[in-house]
This record gives sequence, structure tokens and C-alpha cells, in this order.
Amino acid sequence: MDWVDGGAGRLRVEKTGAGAGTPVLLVHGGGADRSHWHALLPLLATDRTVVAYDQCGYGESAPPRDGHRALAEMASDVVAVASGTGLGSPVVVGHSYGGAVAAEAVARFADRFSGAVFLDPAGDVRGLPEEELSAWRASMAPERFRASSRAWFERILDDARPETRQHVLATLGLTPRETYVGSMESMLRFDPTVIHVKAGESVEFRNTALITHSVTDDPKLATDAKDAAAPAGATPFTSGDIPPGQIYTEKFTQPGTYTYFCTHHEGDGMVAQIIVDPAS
Ligand SMILES: [Cu+2]
Repeated sequence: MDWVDGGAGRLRVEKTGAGAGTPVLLVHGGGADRSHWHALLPLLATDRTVVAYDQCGYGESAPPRDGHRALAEMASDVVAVASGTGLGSPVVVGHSYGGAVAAEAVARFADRFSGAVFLDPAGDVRGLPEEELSAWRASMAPERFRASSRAWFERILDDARPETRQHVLATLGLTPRETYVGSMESMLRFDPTVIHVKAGESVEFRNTALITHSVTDDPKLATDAKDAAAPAGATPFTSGDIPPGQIYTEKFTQPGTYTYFCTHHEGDGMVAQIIVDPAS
């Protein structure tokens, strides 16, 4: 079976190896595809099942419908691939941008993985100075994208072997601009969807956007019942509108999992979780 249904279309998967070893699931980087793992596959697959796949919009996988996919959605694809290929609880391995996807996957779906390995993962790129950000966005304009992205990778590939260099530049050249830019933007705009706090701690919801948001876990305000949940005994919280630049603070005393959403953007997937652990 070579295809698995992801959230935004079919994902091309490649399954190899067999044995009792913990299965491994490989998540490639930005501008890449599953072929970047081909040299590793025979080494990993001697005593276990290994799955590599093309992330949404990369390689042979269907492009995301709107060209942009959040890390949370790419992370859901990781779980879809793991279950669609019958991997059970694999160790997920993420490279570069794929490291950010893998991190979000294990944060959101910890019980679906045996572990995680990060290979030169993308770091936290939020909060880049505005000038840097605008220069990067200008360099990603349609008429400049091919040359800019190639120049960036050529710097990284400075001391690479010729065949590696050729392979990486070839897959980069096949990556749709919308997919590449969407991946980078998803890291620039990343907002963790799961955070852990201790009982009695307060959480600040800071609206850094230019539009109004809100947060609530009140099931009465939710369109979809699964977007709102709180542990038994907790009173629902509702921020009301949080204008741009404003902060709403909520103290969490009751341990358990809170699922909350933005009343304006629930339909856009603006749903997240706070896990309140016992104080001691
Ligand atoms: Cu919102």
C-alpha cells in the first residue's frame, strides 16, 4: 500500500523492512521529499519496519488545498501515516523543518509514539526582527523564489558531496513555491497547541495578532463539541474579545486537560489544549 489519506489529501508512503525492532517513521525537511532518506533506509530497516512519506504538498503527495498548512495539521498527518501503515507506536525522526513537525506531533499525540529523534531540526524562528522578515518575504516573491531558495540551499550544501548536492537541489527545484513558503510561514507563525502548567499557575493569552481573538472552554459557545472540554468540577472560562495587543489571564486550579478555542476562529482550527498537572 503506497498511499495514506492525510487531512488535506493523499500522502505517498514508502514502507520497508520487517522485524521486532521499534518501528521508525521518517519526516523529511522543507524543500525535500522522502527520497532524502533513501541512503538510510537499508541501514535502519535490517530489523524493523521503516516508513518514509512525502509530506503534504511535497514529492508525490497532494498539495494542501490553500497552499498553507499549519504545523498542527502536518503533525496530524504524521499520526495518519503511522496508523495508515500499521506502524503502532513508532519512533518519529524529523529532519530540519520535519523536526518542527515531529515536535508538534509528539506534543499533541504523545501516546502515539515510542520516542522522537531530531536531526538538525528547525529551531524557534518566531520573533525575527521585522526587517529580516520583510526581506525574507520579498525574496520569496514568485519571480525571485527559485533563485532565492536555491541560493539558501547552496550555502548549506557548500561542503556536501556532489551527488548529495545534486539530489537536494533537484528536490528543492520540484517543490512548489506555495508548499515551501507555507512550511516556513507555519514555523514563523507557530503557536503551541498544547502546553503544560502546574495547578495554581496562571496562563497569559496574549493577542499578538492584528485582529481580535478570544479564548473559552465553554461547551455552550462551541460549534463542535470536541473543541471545548474541562475536567470535572472546573468552571468554564470565557475571555470575551481580546483586542490586538491585549492580554487575558486565567488561573488554572483544577488538574486535568482543558480544550479551548477562539469564538471567532473555531472553524479555522484555532483550538488548543492546556494540561494542568497536579501542583506536587
Ligand atoms: Cu481567533
